[in-house]
Amino acid sequence: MKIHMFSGSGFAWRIQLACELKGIPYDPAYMQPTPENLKSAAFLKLSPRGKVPAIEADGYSLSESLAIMAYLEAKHPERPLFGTTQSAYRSTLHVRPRLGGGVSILLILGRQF
Ligand SMILES: N[C@@H](CCC(=O)N[C@@H](CS)C(=O)NCC(=O)O)C(=O)O
Repeated sequence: MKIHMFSGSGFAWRIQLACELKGIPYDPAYMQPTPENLKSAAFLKLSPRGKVPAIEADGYSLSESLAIMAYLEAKHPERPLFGTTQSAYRSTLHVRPRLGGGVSILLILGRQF
């Protein structure tokens, strides 16, 4: 799985850390965060809003970190990202949008360990 990202992106960290947590191998494809790269026709095909992260996996591309995390969760249910009960799932999703991408993954990890 390829993760398109740039250094310092908290939203991309979500995906990297989710992969680390679940033991999913990934290939980080770093780019410079310039408009030329992010809004290029090639990148907009992967990420229609021209933002990172975007992934390529199973012959498809996907953007938006929460959508990517949901995809990873469905494909690799072991070591769940959102908790194991309905209330844990709900409170994880409730709290996460109020926090930055980097901080929010710590919340997830805090649930696991
Ligand atoms: N809602 C998106 C937000 C992604 C986002 O804002 N990414 C930033 C980097 S942290 C970005 O690509 N910014 C470049 C730009 O807006 O031109 C997600 O969760 O993936």
